[in-house]
Amino acid sequence: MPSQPRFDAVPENPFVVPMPKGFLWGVATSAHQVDGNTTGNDWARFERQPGAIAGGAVSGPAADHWNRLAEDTELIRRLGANAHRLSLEWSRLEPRPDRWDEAAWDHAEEELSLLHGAGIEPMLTLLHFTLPAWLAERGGLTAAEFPGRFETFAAEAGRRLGTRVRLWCTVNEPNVAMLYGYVTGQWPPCRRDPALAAQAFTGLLQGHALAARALRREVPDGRIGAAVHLVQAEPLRRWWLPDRLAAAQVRSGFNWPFYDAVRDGVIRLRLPGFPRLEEPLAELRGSADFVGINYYRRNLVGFDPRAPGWASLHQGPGRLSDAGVELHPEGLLVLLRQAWTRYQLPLIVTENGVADAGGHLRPVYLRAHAHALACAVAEGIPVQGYFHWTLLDNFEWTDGYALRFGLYRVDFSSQERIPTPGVTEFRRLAELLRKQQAQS
Ligand code: IFM
Repeated sequence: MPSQPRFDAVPENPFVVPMPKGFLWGVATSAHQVDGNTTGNDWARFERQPGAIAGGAVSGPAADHWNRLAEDTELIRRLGANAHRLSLEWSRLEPRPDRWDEAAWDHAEEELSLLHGAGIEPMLTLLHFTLPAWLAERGGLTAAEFPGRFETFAAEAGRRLGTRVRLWCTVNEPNVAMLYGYVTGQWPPCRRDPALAAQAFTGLLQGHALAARALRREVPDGRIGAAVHLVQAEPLRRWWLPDRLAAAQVRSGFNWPFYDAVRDGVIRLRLPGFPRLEEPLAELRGSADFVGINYYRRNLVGFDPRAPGWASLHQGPGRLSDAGVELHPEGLLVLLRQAWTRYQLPLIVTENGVADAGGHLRPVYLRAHAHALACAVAEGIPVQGYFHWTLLDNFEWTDGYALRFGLYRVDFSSQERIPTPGVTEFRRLAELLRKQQAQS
């Protein structure tokens, strides 16, 4: 049985057991963060407000991926990746209510056929934080029309792109969208209102359920999931009951509510200071074929009645990323175990990455997290894929361009892509996987 993954003891070949057949080894991106000139969404408007984004940045041309599809697909191919998670930018495809932009759909088809041509399987996310500005103005996630609008968008995407896409991710990090958009108010629509937060959470789950139903109809062989952001929450002081309760609350209030609702067919929320939700929604049952896990961090959680959910987050003693986040690969294994026990659904790590401008932490980070995947597989947990965040340096939301998560560094004045040491390691791991799969 392999040991626990640790930064100070990562085997050169982290795939210490055979990984499942067809294991996905890819990179993830999102449209607003890389495409450039996605001006019709809520974020583009928000970014223009003074002080909204670090350094006064706006997404602007971002990594100009929109105009560099062939070049960037070639970068993915050279990584040895067999999969790529990307997102659709809703505001481009439906710039006005009920009006589809044919050229934007053609562009999505072009990107997908380039990926297929390079032997790379796409996973397509329908909603990665940004909303069309027209929908945001009408209430966004909390609008009564949101779930139905999202269903229509999903159906259109399935109908047009379903022959090219088997893997679908309805929403990205619904728990983060709710927290930052409606609890802390750092992200659009910048509200700090528990009642609205609960409404947004409900809207996201209803939207997911209806989108999944539409995709099932349009893409009968599709596999559907959502990507939730999971934090490995541990008590700051193990000996102090309030900290233990606060950590348990982060797990139950942040990590699990989305997929618990999918499992139970009931939208539930039980958080101090928030309205209690208990709403049956039959369509949620069976609306996911896999659990998408975005893993970045462990947090030590202290009881703090002034903090949202009465929990304040602290870093552990390990190495920190440029974002001040502790690197803790053990946490991925812990969360894979918990998600499998809870849902008994196949798991896909839909994001995992590190802000590392120097690029020297990334190789060991990759290896250690790959080892966590193999340790989980050794325990019989069906982990079916891993997507590294991210291909290229990008627009990192309110951090603007200050944090660099890319395997390829981007010089944002020339748009040159410069490989970091992570590229060599990602490719080496891809090759190890390829050989392993060829032997099995
Ligand atoms: O850049 C984000 C991504 O959009 C969602 N998950 C976390 C990433 C890194 O912060």
